[in-house]
Amino acid sequence: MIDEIEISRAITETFYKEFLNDMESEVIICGAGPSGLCAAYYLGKAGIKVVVLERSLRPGGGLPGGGMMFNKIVIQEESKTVLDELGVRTVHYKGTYYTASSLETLSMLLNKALKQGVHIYNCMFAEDVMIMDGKVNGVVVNWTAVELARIHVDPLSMRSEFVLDATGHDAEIARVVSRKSGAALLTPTGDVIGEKPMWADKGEKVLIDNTKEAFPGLYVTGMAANAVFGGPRMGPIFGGMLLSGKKVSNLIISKLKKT
Ligand code: 48H
Repeated sequence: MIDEIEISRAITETFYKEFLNDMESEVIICGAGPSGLCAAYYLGKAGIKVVVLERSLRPGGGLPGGGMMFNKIVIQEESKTVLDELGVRTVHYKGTYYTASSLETLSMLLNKALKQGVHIYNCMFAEDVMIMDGKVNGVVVNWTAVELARIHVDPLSMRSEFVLDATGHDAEIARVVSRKSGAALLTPTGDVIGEKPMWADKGEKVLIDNTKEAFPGLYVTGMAANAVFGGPRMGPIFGGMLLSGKKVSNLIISKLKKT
């Protein structure tokens, strides 16, 4: 016989066991768009304890929408290796351009990250950070439903060695650090410089360089990296997002090995 209360207990107990254990991790990734999920996959593959917070009900950020809701993405030769590793089918278009299904890319990113042991909390967002002795060492979290309802509910906190801002164009985590830390970001101006207008070639190139530590304990990836360090947007070419996620995972892995 199926018992409603057993079902409710199973969900509650399983969720809270995991959540309690995830209150402390090595890396918290804010945002489950392509760059955040790609970083999560590579960090998980390296055996690192990773928690992903995603404000939306469904992970993926701008990925499933492709370009203007045409659900295809374009990637370049260099980033095809990431899709090959994930098992995403690509179709050669012309020259160095390949296309892929944005939905297949999302489903494989999610599948591979989860299978590496990454825990993703959807409907939960980082509203603030914890900074101690000049270093970001965690985030302050709340339910998206609380934000949507505009009700006053105090948040909880989650600690980690490193926080990764993968929140896309808004670079929410870096902005909150800049606003509240009283210290300068590791950018030329000391502040969030802001995203520049569309220039796909330059945007993709500078993104890799912009993928780095933006404040002690805080790394940036994807569109957040170009927003923080002042790179152009690049439209629906997603190769840079994947390479940025891969690069930041390597930076964090080598930093964790040193600590
Ligand atoms: C938890 C949060 C919070 C928060 C936001 O926008 P994304 O897809 O980010 P990227 O950088 O991985 O990919 C960018 C790409 O999708 C894109 O927009 C491109 C290439 N644009 C180019 C152009 O020219 O327009 O995903 C960010 C995710 C979203 O799912 C948000 O819901 C989530 O982060 N998020 N999650 N806590 N505070 N803020």
